[in-house]
Amino acid sequence: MGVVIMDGSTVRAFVRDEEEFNKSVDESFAALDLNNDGVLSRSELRNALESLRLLESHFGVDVVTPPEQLTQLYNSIFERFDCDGSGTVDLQEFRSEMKKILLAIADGLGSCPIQMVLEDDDQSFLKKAADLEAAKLESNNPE
Ligand SMILES: [Ca+2]
Repeated sequence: MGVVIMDGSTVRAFVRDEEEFNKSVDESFAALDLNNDGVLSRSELRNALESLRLLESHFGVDVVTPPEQLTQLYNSIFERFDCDGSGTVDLQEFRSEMKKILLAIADGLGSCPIQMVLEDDDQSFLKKAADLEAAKLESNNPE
């Protein structure tokens, strides 16, 4: 477990690093595509959102959302991802939506750094953004 400090620029740098970003997004897409058919179904995306706990907690504070409201929320998120209305989310749709979400988080953070406590095995995008920044700082100051 470690504490990282990040602000909007940490997240933006991660999104701009296309190679690193696509690699991370592709990895999560593959992990979410439970039946390996190359697209995410409504329930696969819902599993993903539930595992991210984005909706159930705000900055570590648990909030209780009524189930019917959650379903509505998950449906509207699915429809945002599914740009062409095909009923499934493909890799391109997933990449472009994750990019928008992370940039929105970056805007939300702005230049006001927050402290985040991350588990070592945390595979979240924010953890990857922090790791990437740390790796770059290290290669700039090699000691
Ligand atoms: Ca699938």
